[in-house]
Amino acid sequence: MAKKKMKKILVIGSAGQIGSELTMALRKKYGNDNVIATGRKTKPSDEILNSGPFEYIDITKKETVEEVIKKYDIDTIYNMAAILSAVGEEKPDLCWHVNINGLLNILDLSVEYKLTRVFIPSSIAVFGPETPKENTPQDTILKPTTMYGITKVTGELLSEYYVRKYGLDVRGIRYPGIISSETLPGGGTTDYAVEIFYEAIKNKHYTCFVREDTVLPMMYMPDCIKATIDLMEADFKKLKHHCDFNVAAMSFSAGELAEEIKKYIPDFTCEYKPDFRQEIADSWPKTIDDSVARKEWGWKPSYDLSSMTKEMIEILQKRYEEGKL
Ligand code: AKB
Repeated sequence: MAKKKMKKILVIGSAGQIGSELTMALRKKYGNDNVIATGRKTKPSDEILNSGPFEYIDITKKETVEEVIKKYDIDTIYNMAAILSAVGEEKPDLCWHVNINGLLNILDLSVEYKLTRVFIPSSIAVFGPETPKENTPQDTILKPTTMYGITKVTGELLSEYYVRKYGLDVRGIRYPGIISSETLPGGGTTDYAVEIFYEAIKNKHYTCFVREDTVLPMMYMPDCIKATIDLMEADFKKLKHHCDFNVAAMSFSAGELAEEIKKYIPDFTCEYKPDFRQEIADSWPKTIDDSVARKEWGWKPSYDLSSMTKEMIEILQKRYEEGKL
């Protein structure tokens, strides 16, 4: 009997906040040699380098991606490379180039090499000031005011076009702010919700760049990884949506997060000095309706504000005591 061919997975952006943990989760699930990690410039963690294949690629240079697809006979891509919202406002051209021209390269190569499945990351940044802020529906007004948001709406529409026109199986999630203890996020508006933990443990003080009453949707990394892999494993026939799923886990204000951290570090203090990222945060929803994701592929989060905070503090405190933070 012919041996079943193993899935070969390409993770683009393995040095990034989500990509680093996603690479390791996929290696655990599908085998180290079947998950090819990639980065553009930044070297990924030793854990990634030592546990399986790694290649340097740049999604804006199509030939660098094509080479790796051919070399490893790739059949699935997780494209986690992106310029996030805050950097996107400082460098709008770069944001469009990476998030859209890069994405087009991935979609075109996926059609050309007949890949079986592609994951694209979208974001709550697809919403804008005119979108309902509470319990934001799946299908609603998409008129973002940031370049990042504009690239995310365009990316959703482009990917959906490839599903319809070429029969390519593309799937994607509108990520909220992601909180994690392994790799720091870079260049996003929700970064304060991660930085606050590191500063609370190291310095017992944090200067937050959004107002105390700023409420945004957030998710802890284990739920983010679960959502990503669960969506990619869902039965395509059951999906009415493909590239734009709302997913929710928790929503809290910056002040509520600081209060939760104080339960573990009583002398922690937080001050608030809003900068240009406040306007971005104010244009995004406060809470998300994810009933479509729950219905179409069984999404259900495990962590809330209190269980996430407890685990973040435990992990980072231990690392601090070992002199590794
Ligand atoms: C950002 O803040 O830009 C990202 C996002 C919500 O997509 N974390």
